[in-house]
Amino acid sequence: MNSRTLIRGGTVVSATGRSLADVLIDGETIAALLAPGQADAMGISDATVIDATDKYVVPGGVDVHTHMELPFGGTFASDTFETGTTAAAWGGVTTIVDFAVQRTGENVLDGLAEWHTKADGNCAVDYGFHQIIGGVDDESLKAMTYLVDNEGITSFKLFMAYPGVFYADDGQILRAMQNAGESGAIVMMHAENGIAIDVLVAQALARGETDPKYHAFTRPAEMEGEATNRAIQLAKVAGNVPLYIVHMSASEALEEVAEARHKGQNVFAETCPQYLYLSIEDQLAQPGFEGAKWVCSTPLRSKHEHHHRDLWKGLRMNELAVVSTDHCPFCMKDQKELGLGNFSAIPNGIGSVEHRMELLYQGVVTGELTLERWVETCSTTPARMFGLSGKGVIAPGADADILVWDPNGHTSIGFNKKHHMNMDHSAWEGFEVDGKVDTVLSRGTVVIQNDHYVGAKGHGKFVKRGLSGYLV
Ligand code: DUC
Ligand code: ZN
Ligand code: ZN
Repeated sequence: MNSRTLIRGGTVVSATGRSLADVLIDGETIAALLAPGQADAMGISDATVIDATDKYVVPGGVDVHTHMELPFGGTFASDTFETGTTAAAWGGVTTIVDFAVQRTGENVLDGLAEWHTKADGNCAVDYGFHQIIGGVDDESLKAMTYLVDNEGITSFKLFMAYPGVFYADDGQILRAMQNAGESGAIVMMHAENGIAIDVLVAQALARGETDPKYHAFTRPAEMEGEATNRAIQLAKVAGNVPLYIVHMSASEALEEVAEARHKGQNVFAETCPQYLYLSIEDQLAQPGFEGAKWVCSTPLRSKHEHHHRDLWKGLRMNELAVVSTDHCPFCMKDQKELGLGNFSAIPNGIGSVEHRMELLYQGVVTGELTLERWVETCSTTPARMFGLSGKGVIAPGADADILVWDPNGHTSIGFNKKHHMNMDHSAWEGFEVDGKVDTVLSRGTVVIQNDHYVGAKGHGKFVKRGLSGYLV
């Protein structure tokens, strides 16, 4: 069977530039980048041709923050690995890194085994795992080392929020960081002061403030900035251990990261589309219970406080290295509704895995980012940050994970428009963006073409990750 594919006539965009080139794929990997006309001169006639004239050819998206089937607030995130990775493919994403879960009191290796069972044989695109450490003790510290050395899991998420579920205190965080430092792993931090937040939540509920918008008012930006600073100091004391702040939403937190980076500390951060586009005023504070659709943590911020502006600037200046989604979908019916009359019982999360490439490309259109920076923050850097060698680049020998993007197309996002996530609503309803996913290849196999999903469950494979490519 012929296994060569030639993506012809497009503009190949990398993190560092763009050029007219054809991409020759042999089997699962990229064989060569060819100058226009070179394929004919070489007599390559046996390849299946994908016409990319007037289109961009970019590395498939890498979303390093998803939660398929996450148990949360008495329910489970509504995308399975099958539905969530299929939606990812629809959005030009060819690799996700999801979070295996150890909750307080559970065993780390059991949590990882459970995640393998959920994902194995079900994924449309490739996937890896980070490990949530929800209970730092001697056993879980030992497990962390084991996972790095043997299981291709080289990053660990800790929580300064959610006491009793995932929360780690400062002493536990320090111990986990010291451990990560010894094995070369990265610590990912949910940086919010959960103890103080729980006091504010109880006080709000006692005052009868139960609507979804109080979710944001009880998780002030200062509590994100403070926790970010504390995490940075702990990482420094642990020996300049690499620290990656997840789902950053607040200018206060960005300032802390920028300062630490300027002082030479190994601190990195990501933000998510919701923190670049959505706000308390326009979404979370919608009348009635509607705002529940946008309850996520960290929360949406006020559009009057410059967070959006600062985060876009942070992305340009590399103070924010990565855009992920924190994809954590819940339906309104039976799930978000658990918090009717009590915002603190609304499961936290927004579904976006399908739309990150589209939404961030809109930042290119509006002049917030260059095309190259779009590729860098959504694909190349997340792959490099989390040791996904062979992903995030279009180069000979790399996996043929490729998105052909049509800049002249248009995407209408919404529940009855473009929407393939397993949710009964879209948090992005009504978003109209320029550009369109044209064709998606996962390791050389076409998975999206002509507005159809042509992939297969089980095509996606678990990827054992190496240590971060940012650190020596
Ligand atoms: N934030 C969310 O919004 N959902 C899941 C976990 C998290 O940290
Ligand atoms: Zn988190
Ligand atoms: Zn998350």
